[in-house]
Amino acid sequence: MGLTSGNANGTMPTPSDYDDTWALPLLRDAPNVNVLGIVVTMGNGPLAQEMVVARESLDKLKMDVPLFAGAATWLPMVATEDYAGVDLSSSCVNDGVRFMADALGKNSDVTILATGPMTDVACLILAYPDEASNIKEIVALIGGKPGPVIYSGKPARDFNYSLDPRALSVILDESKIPFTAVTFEASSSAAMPTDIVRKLAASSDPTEAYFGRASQAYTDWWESIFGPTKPIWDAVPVWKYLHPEDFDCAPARYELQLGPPNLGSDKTHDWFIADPKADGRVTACMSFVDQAAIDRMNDAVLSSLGGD
Ligand SMILES: [Ca+2]
Repeated sequence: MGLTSGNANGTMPTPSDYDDTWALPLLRDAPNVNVLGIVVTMGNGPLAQEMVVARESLDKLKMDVPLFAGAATWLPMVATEDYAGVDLSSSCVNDGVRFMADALGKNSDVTILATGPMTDVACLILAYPDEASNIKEIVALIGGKPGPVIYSGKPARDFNYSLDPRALSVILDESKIPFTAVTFEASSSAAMPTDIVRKLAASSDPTEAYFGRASQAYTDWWESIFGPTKPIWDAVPVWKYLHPEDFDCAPARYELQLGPPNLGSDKTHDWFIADPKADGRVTACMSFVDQAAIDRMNDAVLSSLGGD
């Protein structure tokens, strides 16, 4: 958040979305939640710059949570080997993946809230399969119903999938970890008016003013493409974790169209289809139960941004 350029891991000149950081104080304010750590993955921006703004945001929120650098780039499209045929998959490991493996070795009942590209979660599975098998559940912002990804009548994309398609395949096809997809349909239904950002920027509360100012560049870009409403996408899987009763979820099957990272949604896709015959290991949450549930979440996001 707060990056005025460098979207899509630095491959676009446009600003970076701020939704990850707006979701953080929901966790800070939730009772009975112990945040073991935060791993930053490339995506909204390049990793090094994302780390700077993640540190700033945690300080503004007075969140004393361990912060780790995760993946600086996506996984290769296929597993890579050296000249002798030795599998180099585990060379994806970084500080964030080591932290997750260590935490899973010391704790049970660990849920991973995956609100970016799935790169580091996939790397954990590739490099530390025993520790990864200890994950209670992965709750991810990813996937959608079959068909094109559209927001406000304009083509959009499943950002978290498109930035690393193979990573989701590793999680779904190469592990048995319980997986919940909070889909585009659910997350895009929870839009807020974009003028809230200007109101926050003008607030006398310094924390609100920080979040408003830091979110303005992306808001201006978003409004020019999609108009005057925008979802705080990453708050939705966090809210699903905190308030499962607010969502309609069902056992699902999935269909992945793999391909190179960072293509439009007409080239790769990750579809989730509710299926009563599915074994229940994969769940899709494709809507909130009602508008009141959406309002509760958005109200909680805004009140959690208030500081002093
Ligand atoms: Ca995100």
